[in-house]
Amino acid sequence: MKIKVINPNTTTSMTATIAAAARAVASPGTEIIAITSRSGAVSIEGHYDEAMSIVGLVDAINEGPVADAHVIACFGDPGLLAAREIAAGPVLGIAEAAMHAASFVATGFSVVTTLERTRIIAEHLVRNYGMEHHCRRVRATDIPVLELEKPDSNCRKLILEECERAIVEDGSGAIVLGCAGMADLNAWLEDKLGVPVIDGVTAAVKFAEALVSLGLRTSKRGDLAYPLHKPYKGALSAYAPADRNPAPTRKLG
Ligand code: 2AL
Repeated sequence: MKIKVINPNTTTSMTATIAAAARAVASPGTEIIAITSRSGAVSIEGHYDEAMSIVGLVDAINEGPVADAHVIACFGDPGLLAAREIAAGPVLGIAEAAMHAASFVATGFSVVTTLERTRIIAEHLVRNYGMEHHCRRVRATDIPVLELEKPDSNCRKLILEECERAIVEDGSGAIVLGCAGMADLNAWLEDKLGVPVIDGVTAAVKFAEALVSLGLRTSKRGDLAYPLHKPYKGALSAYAPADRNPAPTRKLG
């Protein structure tokens, strides 16, 4: 099967980290197609960056080889439901995937993310995903996303210390890494901490494989049906949805 793993920020070195993590866990029959968004912010660290990333995400889904499933490799899961509307197969966000994985292996987890403002966004996600019973706390490290790309930064130390505080102070049994740029850290952290450390890129790839193997596709009934056909104006006129929804063949109920 083919899984497109899309980095919705425009930093290719981060895509390389994400692709390596994805390929390390992919099954032998799985091809990982790693894509860097061609428009938008170099790092996604707020609501505006997220909103602006969605056009590049849509391009990455629509262009190039058709994939059986898509992974949105940014912890804010930007454009997740819009992506589910336009894709036929499953679409997984790394935050949603990581939180679900953590809930399977611990009764409580903490998220360790980058900036304070993205900590607040991750708290919104916890509530949106109904994870309040599982997530004990979301913690920021005050690391800007692109610092994670610098080999000589002290990011590893800061993240390790925050994870240690999460285990001791929150009583958490697992850690969720709150940025795709941390996809190369989970094995190292797990070794130091002795608890499960979940990177959403790898969790999402394995969930995507499982869903495709089960023959599950995104429901096209209700709000995840293909977008309604209508004109779009201005700079987004090329994004006007085509007429893709089949006419109903049988009325239910
Ligand atoms: C992210 C991420 O995963 N990639 C990015 O550019 N921003 N999210 C985050 N919470 O830092």
